[in-house]
Amino acid sequence: MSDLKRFGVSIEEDLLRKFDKFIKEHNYGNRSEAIRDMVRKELVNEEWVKSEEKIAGAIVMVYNHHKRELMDNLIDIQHSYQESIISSQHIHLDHNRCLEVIIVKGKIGEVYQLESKLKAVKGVKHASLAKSTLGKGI
Ligand code: NI
Repeated sequence: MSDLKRFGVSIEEDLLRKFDKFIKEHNYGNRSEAIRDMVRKELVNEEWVKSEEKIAGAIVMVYNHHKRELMDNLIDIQHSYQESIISSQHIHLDHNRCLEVIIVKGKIGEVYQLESKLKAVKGVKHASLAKSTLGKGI
């Protein structure tokens, strides 16, 4: 391992409390260990985003369809990524909430971009990409 360096971090009390709870639940020995792991994870993600490789997978999301302009935004985003989207299914969970599953196939970077754009739409409570493979190399 290369030399360890120290640096200071400023963080809101509330966020730190949540972080400490997370550390405990995930059995990290201390905050530094958890932060190092998170940084590595983000760096790996960054590599994926730049990759030209193709994947297949599904984006699952839950949103409140009453939120203003939400449906328009989601549809606009999906139209700009129609080359990566194979199909989608919409399920009405209850009066307010919807579950949508978007089946994707395409360049990893594009699929990630699609996921992060959908996630950022106001009213989207959760969006997560389940990564699979086209299966050619396995
Ligand atoms: Ni619905």
